[in-house]
Amino acid sequence: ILLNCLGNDRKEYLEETFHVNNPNLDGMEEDILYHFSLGTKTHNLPEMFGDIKFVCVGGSAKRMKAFAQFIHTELNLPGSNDEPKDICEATDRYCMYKVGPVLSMSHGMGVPSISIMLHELIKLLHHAHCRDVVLFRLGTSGGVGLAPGTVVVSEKALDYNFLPQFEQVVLGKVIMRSTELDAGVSRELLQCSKELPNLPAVIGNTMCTNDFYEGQGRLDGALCSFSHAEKLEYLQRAYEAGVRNIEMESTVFAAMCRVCGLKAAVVCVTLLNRFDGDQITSPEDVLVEYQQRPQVLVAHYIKKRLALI
Ligand code: R2B
Ligand code: URA
Repeated sequence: ILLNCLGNDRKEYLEETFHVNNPNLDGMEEDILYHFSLGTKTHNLPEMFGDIKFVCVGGSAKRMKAFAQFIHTELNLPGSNDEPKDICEATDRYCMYKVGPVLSMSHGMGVPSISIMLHELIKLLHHAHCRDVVLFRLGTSGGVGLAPGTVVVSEKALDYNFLPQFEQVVLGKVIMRSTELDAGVSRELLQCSKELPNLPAVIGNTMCTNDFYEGQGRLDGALCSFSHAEKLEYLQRAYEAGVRNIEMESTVFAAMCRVCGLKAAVVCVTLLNRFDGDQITSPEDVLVEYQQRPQVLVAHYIKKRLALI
């Protein structure tokens, strides 16, 4: 399949197999993954990471450590999961835990943060000669017309105009990349949700923004340049475009995985219904349980794929 790069005369090709999309990498004697504190000369990446099949990423370092501990128990792996080792402990930009065939990593908040992390993660998978890897973003989001606590498995990641594209500025020009996600993985995840108690889930579009406040139509930021009625009108248009939740990383995640031929899914729980308000008012214990839902769902998927259930 040919993916058109608007505004750029180079073309990117999607193939079935995973590949980095940069011929310059072949000519490099060493590749330093600066934000991970890893490198091709200092670390044996194939030995450290060659068996990875599932990569789970999420914004918060604490949550991705908890996921590493959870998946260790779920996969019945030997050894203790009390203090998993942070492979990126030499830097505090991101955290990284490896649990059998699963990599659990944090990506911080917003497109620039996850984008840096994805460049280095995809190169890591390439240098480690990984094959048949599926990536998941496990996140939080604001719901659009859904009860809080609903998990949204993204069909497409949409931009602020409800279009399935990611704009990247390269050498001063805008390049558009498609943000479609793997339909097969999404369908399987929805099926998994039906096999689990207390896991309300839907497939819907996810809108990605560059800001939590004005960028998501919130009235409660330090700045607000629109009325309550204008906010509701925007959310209504989003709903009509199939948007069921709003977060801040899905478009670049979908686009970069797609260009590199990596299967990817976005699984985010909604913390509130944005038609009802802007502030996140649920008690801490409720929010913690909500945030476990994407983890429980993806762990179930991984166990099924590994034929453990
Ligand atoms: C969801 O939650 C964060 C903002 O609170 C952001 O990283 C996102 O996508
Ligand atoms: N994360 C977001 O980006 N928006 C929300 O409303 C909640 C979590």
